[in-house]
Amino acid sequence: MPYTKIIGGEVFRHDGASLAEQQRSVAQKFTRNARLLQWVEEMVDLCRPDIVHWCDGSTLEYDFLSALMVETGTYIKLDEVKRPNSYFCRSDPADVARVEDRTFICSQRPEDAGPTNNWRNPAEMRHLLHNLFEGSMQGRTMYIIPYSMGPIGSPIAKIGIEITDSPYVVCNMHIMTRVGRNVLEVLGDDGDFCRGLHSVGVPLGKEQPDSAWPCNPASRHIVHFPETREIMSFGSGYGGNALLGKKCFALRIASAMARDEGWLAEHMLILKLTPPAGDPVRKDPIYVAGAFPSACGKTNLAMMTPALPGWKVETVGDDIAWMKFDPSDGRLHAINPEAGFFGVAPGTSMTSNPNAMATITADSIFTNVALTGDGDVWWEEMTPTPPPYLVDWLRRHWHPESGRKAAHANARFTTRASRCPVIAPEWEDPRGVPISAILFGGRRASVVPLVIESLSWQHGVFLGSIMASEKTAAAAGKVGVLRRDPMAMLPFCGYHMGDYFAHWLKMGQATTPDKLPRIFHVNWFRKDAQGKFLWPGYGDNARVLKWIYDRVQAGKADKAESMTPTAIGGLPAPGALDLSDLNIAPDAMGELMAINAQGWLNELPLIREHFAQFGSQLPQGLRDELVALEQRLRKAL
Ligand code: OXD
Ligand code: MN
Repeated sequence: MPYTKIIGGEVFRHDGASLAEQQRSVAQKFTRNARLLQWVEEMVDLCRPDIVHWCDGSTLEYDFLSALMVETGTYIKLDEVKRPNSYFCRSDPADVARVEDRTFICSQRPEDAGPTNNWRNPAEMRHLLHNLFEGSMQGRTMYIIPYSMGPIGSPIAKIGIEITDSPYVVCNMHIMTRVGRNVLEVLGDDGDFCRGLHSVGVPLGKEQPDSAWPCNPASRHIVHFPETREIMSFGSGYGGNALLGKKCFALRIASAMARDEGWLAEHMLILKLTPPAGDPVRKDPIYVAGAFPSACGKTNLAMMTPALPGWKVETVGDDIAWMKFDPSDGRLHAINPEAGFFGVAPGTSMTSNPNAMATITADSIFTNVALTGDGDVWWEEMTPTPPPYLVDWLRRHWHPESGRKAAHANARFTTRASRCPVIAPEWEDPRGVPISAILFGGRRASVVPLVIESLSWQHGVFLGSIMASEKTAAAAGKVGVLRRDPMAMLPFCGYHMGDYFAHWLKMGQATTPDKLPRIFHVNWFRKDAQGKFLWPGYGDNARVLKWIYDRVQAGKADKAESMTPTAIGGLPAPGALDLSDLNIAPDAMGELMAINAQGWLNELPLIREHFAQFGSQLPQGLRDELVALEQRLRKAL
């Protein structure tokens, strides 16, 4: 397909000496921002692409690049009737997920990255990356993607520029962020932006054919320079390694910006919860933000269909929240900086998440799922019975008897948030939505009850700081292997987590206590002694949300009687949790709500160990909370 015919004049070919000149004249049609123009020129010199393409975010551009990828074998177009305007893509089997051990934070001082990040000396890393990127785009097109994280022009939004040599990245960024010329208009002549440089790391020789998924696993580096707001990613084309707006900018770089500027960049979903029409005491909707470790059903919760009649959940975001105190009302306002969902496909079904299923009926990209014989997609649990024949994500014939998974466990769909049938109408409100409650969700088979209300902001931050997933099912009284993931930010905090906790504590002073969101810890994953889940989860989680609604809506329900204070925090008072028509084992509620004082006491040494790694940067407020918890537990025994 002759490239220059498709896009109206903003694409040009390298023809020897005139490359720099051509690039300059095209670039100036897009922007007069001197910093941006200079950076792009430097990167063209460094990476030496054959073609430079300034992205305008148009449908024409998306369609052109999709068609290009069909031609090169990266994409297969799905059946136009079954899955309109959608594409199927298989990555290299060595490039299927975020690579945390190849992810680096390069602050000047190692103590600013902290013990939970891979720190590297920035000067040494720049030198290494310079060598890797040198000539890395030869034979390829360099795409310049101007994108906004958050509604364009929102006071909470930020601008990034990603330079990449992957058309797959461009198409995914079209869906996951807001790409286009209007971003450059907002950037203006002297606005600043987060620089992101990305290459799959496979330069092409003259006659060398490309592979369907070029990548360079041996040289993978996902590198962040939080002090200069820069990202450099080499060798991987997959997900969070390559779509730099998501984890790299919106969490790792943005968390450092948020610390410096006094706001919060969090790994949180945002949902709108509306009580039934005609409820005599419950009237207004509330907005809830929630942090859960990766693969704990955040997308499902954000799009949930409540099991309680009349209650409604609508989605503002499913993965990331940027939150700022709004001077006009003193409340914490949140935006979803993303424009799409990059959701885990396996497990998504009409039972677990019908709204996600409706979102992906068209206009979507499916990566590393399985392909059906009639040009559609399938993954484990999508339907109760698998199709009789598939091509699996590794391009092999697959039958239900094959005895192996057809889709990769981290297979993904990329789809626009605006396609979601339960997207909240205000999801793009530039002011954001006021948050009434923050959920920290662990994945705990034992000890931790279904829901705990924090005793104060500081106690809530403490509960977030000890969030954990339990790997193995607990036998009676025993705790499985715990992986602490404070605020679900362990892989995503761009600076020292001790300082991050201190920042959270400081944010509690940014407004009056009555304006602060109330913090809760939830745990949908308690198991019984036989290893079976005690709580049904999914739509029944609305029962917990309803209780939270009543707890935060002062005057709307009888607050004092809905909560019982305990050693570990506030629990629903007897009868306060709506269990109407709940199908659950007779003893389950007792277990889900039990205060296991001895179990918590047994865990204190583990919390101390977890806290010890943060050294002197662990804020005193969290030490105080630990001491206070121990005292309350001993008293309770
Ligand atoms: C994600 C993750 O992909 O948290 O959202 O890993
Ligand atoms: Mn996530």
